[in-house]
Amino acid sequence: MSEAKMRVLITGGAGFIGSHSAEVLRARGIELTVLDNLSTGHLDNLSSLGGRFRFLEGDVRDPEALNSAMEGCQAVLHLAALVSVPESIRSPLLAHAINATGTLNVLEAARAQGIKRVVLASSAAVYGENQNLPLGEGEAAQSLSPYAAQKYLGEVYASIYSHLQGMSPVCLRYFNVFGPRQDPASPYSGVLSLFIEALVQGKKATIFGDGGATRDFVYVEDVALANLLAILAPESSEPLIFNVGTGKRTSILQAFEAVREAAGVQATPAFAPPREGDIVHSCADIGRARASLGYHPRFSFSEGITRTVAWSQGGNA
Ligand code: UD2
Repeated sequence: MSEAKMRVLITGGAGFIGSHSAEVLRARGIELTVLDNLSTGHLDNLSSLGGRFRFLEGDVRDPEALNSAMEGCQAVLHLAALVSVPESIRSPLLAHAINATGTLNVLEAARAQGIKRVVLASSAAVYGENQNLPLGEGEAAQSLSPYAAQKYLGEVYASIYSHLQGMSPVCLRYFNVFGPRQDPASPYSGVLSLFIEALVQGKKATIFGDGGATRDFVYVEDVALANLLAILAPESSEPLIFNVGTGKRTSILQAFEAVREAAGVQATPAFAPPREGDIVHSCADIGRARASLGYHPRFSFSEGITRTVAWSQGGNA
């Protein structure tokens, strides 16, 4: 699909990944419509766009809001979600309404408007405890939480809309995304935003377990780039599923050291027992995204950390 004169709807566009994606798309001359209920997103996150987008305050549980938001759009980037695993366990029906029914609402509104390309935010959570690393997209899904089940269901619906409705959805399985604007306020925030917040404020960061667990941390601007590539990818009769990570593993202890160094502080972590339900290792095989989308992560882990710490210390995002 050509980006010239293109308009894309970003659901959740005022959030962490959404606002970075909006910047990347806008820089390519793509017109934007943002639908966000501002429950966790903030319009401030979009301040660098200087108002050059259409904004609708609304919710993916509301089909009418989706219909009007999609007017004039040729593609949808669907990021709006209730992203917390623990919250999905506490409130499975609410999480289902937002994550599963909300995604079905998006696909249905796109079908009604003749929009073929819908990019869905999925998650590495769909792999559950599968430890066949690096994880390829063909690996078995293993949903261990309502959140994972809802993200997986979104992929299943994408496949159904591809086969029955001739749509061309793309599902992106994000690994551990980090970067500026990730909100450290919740105790369930990503480990890097918690470490950065703690060290920048002179507080103690806690490592659960011995710090040997590893994750595939991917910088948010690389995720935004993957979103752009997925929007522009040629139509396919098969639903497309791609991992979005880096293919590299970083231990939690290494992550702590990197944050400590970037923040320029002397600090030691506190250690606490491993968190119940945590997987030990996670890492993406990004070969398929490289080959089919031309996705090549541009930011090393340490570069991403430097930028995120600078933002947390009051710099620009
Ligand atoms: C991420 C997602 C989760 C789900 C899962 C799928 C986040 C916040 N969570 O969980 O929603 O998609 O991936 O696999 O993106 N840790 C510490 N100290 C802290 C916080 C965490 O040591 O203060 C450890 C934690 O025990 C784990 C690692 O850091 O070993 C990563 O934790 P996380 O919550 O950032 O992410 P993860 O991969 O467990």
